[in-house]
Amino acid sequence: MALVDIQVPDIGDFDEVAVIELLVKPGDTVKAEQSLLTVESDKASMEIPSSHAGVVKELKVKLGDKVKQGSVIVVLEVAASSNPPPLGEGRVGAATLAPAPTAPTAPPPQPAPSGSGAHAGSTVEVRVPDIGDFKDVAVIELLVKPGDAIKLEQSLFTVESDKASMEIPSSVAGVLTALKIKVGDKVNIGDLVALVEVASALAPAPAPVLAAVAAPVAAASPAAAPAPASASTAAMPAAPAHQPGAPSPGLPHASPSVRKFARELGVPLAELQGSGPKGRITQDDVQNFTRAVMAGAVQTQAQAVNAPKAPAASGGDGAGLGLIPWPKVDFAKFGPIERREMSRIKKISGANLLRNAVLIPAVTNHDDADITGLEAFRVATNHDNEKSGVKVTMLAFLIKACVAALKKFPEFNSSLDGDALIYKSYWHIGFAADTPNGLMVPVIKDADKKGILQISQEMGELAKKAREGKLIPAEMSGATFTISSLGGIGGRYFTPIINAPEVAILGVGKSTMAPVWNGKEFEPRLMLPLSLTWDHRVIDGAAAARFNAYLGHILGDFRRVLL
Ligand code: CAO
Repeated sequence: MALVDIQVPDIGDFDEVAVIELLVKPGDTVKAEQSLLTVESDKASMEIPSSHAGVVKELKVKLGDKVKQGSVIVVLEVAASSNPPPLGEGRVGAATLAPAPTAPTAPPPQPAPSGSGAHAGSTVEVRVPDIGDFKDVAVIELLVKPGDAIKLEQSLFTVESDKASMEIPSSVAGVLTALKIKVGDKVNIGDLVALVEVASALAPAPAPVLAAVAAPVAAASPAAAPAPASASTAAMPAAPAHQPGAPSPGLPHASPSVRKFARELGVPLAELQGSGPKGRITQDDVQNFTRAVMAGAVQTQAQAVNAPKAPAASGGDGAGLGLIPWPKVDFAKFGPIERREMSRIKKISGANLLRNAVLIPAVTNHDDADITGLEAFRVATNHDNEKSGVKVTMLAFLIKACVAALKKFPEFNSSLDGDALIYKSYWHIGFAADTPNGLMVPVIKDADKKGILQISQEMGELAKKAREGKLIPAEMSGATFTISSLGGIGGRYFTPIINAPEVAILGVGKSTMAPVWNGKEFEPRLMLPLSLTWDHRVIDGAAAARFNAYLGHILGDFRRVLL
């Protein structure tokens, strides 16, 4: 047995970095290359691996300490046979004994991108810079979209390996004209990722910044790291808007290994409140969340992590679900089978739908709205607007009608926060879109300020992006109420699941002609089936019935929206 000082290896261009997470404790047995702690600079976080296998005898650092290359972080007791022999004494420095697996030397300065030095107005190709030893790293989040004005060094997208994540910055300033990657793509050094129309006469080479940001061990700014629930591929959950380059308190802050752990458990990181420094989400937080969900004790992560035992309107410490295990069946015994992995979106939305279905005491009210007049108006509007290329569907009218109803019944536009309600003075309406990869919920922002034609146009654009997998988090975030319309497909009533933290959702079926009694006789009227699901902790049955009746009233004569 020998004692080995494990030191911080070469971590590229970083000088002093803060220890933000300890991943081992004295007495732990660690494998060579196992991560010991996480350090963080303002742009990146990275896990520092052990160069030896052994048992942790002593931790030489604590949270908040600053370390740099050569700092001793852990004293490890190693078996002499399984590790390189000690140099002289029984205790050696280990920084150079084995290269840290995730820490190759800092990359050379990034070569100027093709076209850097181009004149204003010309298009420059932005490529993946030297990202060290990483190969085939997955794109997990797009941070910009075509049309965006990009600053030099602004983060364009996030990539992630199993040990680290990093934001890839733009090597030029200008306007992004095309993104050549999508979430889920695997990229390597030199791959074309974007086209940027340069803004300045000469686009400077970004070498120093790239060296720092793309230091091979570095993870992206954790504040920008997406959570399963809020990544650009997230479905039902609303993702917080991303401010590239600027840490935002609203975004999940976690190391790559914690994010991986959360992904494996299907935990939506965006809903956790980290207990670590600067709100960083730790492995314990993820475990606590899972336990709280299993016990039926959470509605929001804040309650699960910080006060899991304090009953609140939005949570309460349930007695546990006490469910029997999921049936395990060897289907092959009964006939031929094929196993196919579910899409990432399905996995993410599944976890969120399950939570929302289990934790929200939801009730659905079914109703019909007479849209005979409105449908005639819609058809006439489309006829008048034939040349504009914008098609108006019933959904656009429903969005506008719902805004009017939400204004009249503000608790439908609220969210639970512990024992309080947050009333929002903005009306952002999400709409469920069916895509080849699964359900997505783009959001029409400020629907109260937009007309039917503008809403129709935006809906068309967002639905197209959803189907092409091009939605960015900001386009799926911030909804205050959601509409799920199956009217274009068929069927009448259903029970949509509330998209937490919203408190209600409207399901819309296919309209049909039906005989309606007008007091004297049956009249053929076009009736639209509505299914309103609401959270009974926030909304009472009478309010829900009034909401539906008011909605029907408006759809019956849309001029009432103006009143
Ligand atoms: N009743 C009768 N017809 C309707 C209707 C309704 N309620 N709603 C739409 N239609 C008609 C439209 O007028 C259109 O008719 P034409 O082709 O003759 O013009 C046709 O159905 C198709 O409409 P659409 O689906 O293209 O447009 P939309 O605005 O109604 O919906 C979108 C857009 C993106 C919401 C839709 O395409 C979609 O993805 N729907 C599925 C949503 C979903 O999966 N919900 C379930 C979530 S829970 O798993």
